[in-house]
Amino acid sequence: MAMTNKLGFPESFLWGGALAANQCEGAYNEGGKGLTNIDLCPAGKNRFKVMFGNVESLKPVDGETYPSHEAIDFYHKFREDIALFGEMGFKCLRVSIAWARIFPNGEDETPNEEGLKFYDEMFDEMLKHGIEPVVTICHFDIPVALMENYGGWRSRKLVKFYERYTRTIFARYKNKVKYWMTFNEINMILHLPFVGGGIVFKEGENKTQIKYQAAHHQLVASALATKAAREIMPEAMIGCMLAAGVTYPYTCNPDDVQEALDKDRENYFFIDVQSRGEYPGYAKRFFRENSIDIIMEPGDEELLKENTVDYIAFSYYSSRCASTDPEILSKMSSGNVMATIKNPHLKASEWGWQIDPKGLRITCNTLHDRYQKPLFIVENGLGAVDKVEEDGSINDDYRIEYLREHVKEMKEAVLDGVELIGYTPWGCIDIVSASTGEMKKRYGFIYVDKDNEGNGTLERSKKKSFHWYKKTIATNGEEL
Ligand code: BGP
Repeated sequence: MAMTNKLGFPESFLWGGALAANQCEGAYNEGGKGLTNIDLCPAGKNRFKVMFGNVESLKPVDGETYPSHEAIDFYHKFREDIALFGEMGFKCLRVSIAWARIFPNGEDETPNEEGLKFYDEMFDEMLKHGIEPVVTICHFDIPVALMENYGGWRSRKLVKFYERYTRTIFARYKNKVKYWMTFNEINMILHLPFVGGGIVFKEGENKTQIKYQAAHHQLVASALATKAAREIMPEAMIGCMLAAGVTYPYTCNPDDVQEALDKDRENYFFIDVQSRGEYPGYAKRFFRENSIDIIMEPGDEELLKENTVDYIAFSYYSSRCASTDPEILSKMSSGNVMATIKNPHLKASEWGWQIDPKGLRITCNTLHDRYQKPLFIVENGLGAVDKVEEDGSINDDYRIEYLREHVKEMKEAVLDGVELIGYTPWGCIDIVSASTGEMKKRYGFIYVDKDNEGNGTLERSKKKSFHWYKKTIATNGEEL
């Protein structure tokens, strides 16, 4: 094979940005859309309670505000926003389809034409600007009707409904969308089962058993979607999607090293199944030793084996540390959902997410070594508070710094031999934060005038990072 002289990102590299329907679209009850789990996650102090599944009613509660209901109104403003992405030179845009726009109750007889038409128009708009759509099939939002009727992904029934949903959207968009991902951050079902699986626990239930059974249902559903995609659109690329981030042993004590490996394997488990096609030995051991009994149907194992993914997509925000020493374990950094021990070598964001560009290179290499498949970094970025100056400018040098250092390490990974398809920084326009529900935790290159209380004109304006990213894309990552 001829060696290429060109070092750095391939010419076809997909620079872009990433969004999720529930965090940007708003219009939560327009166009025939059904209610979803995320539409029940309020802003403010009760958010975490609900996200962890402590809910009394599957209806919005009076007196609470729900950030997903309006979000940044991308539903009505997507043309304006996509034009701005086009101006930055985006090669791709990662969005998600809201299941409840297509099947408002998740299992309706016929799909909702208004919902299908909405995404047709959105994809057409992207293609008009030379932007390749990259689509997450399920980014956390699960129709509430499926939670009411079946208890969310704890039920095997959802596999069939999801399969029908995927067959519907594949048939409809097969000429517009090539890159698909079956579930956003599939491992999140272990950490936030209400968000990742639409699961509400009853008193005294064995949560671990339920979570892993639900994970099995999603893994089977993901394999069925992959199978359907191969039938309906043989040229498509189907990916899994992992909330990644390497775990370092806090010390060189072998106990810490084993602990770090175990922690990472909690996450790799999902990708081992989706990419290698079978439950790994360490997972079987964990199930055995924790009396977890995964109920499989005949044919499940073959299905998983025969329908592995084409590429590995992942989000990367920070790294974590592991230890078995109780004293070290007391040094926790907040880190919201995935709390971790503070790493003395790293700084952290205002929300306690530890900033570790080199960890991205390590993560890329680890995933490449492990799966030998193309990788797609579909989320990365810095959530920060932005200040609008008197003249309207927003000088987000901290964001530029964060992204620059991560892109440098991506380049190192490419030099290491990692096959990288693309890079879509998270929240390329300011959107609702998933974990906090806030607007003030911003990631965008484009500012949206809206505050935590919901006030603002929703007007869009370019931040300093907009111009930086435009140049980064134009030079294919050579000028940072
Ligand atoms: C990931 C999710 C996104 C997103 C991001 C940033 O876990 O896939 O939906 O929001 O994290 O998190 P946050 O918005 O909480 O800062």
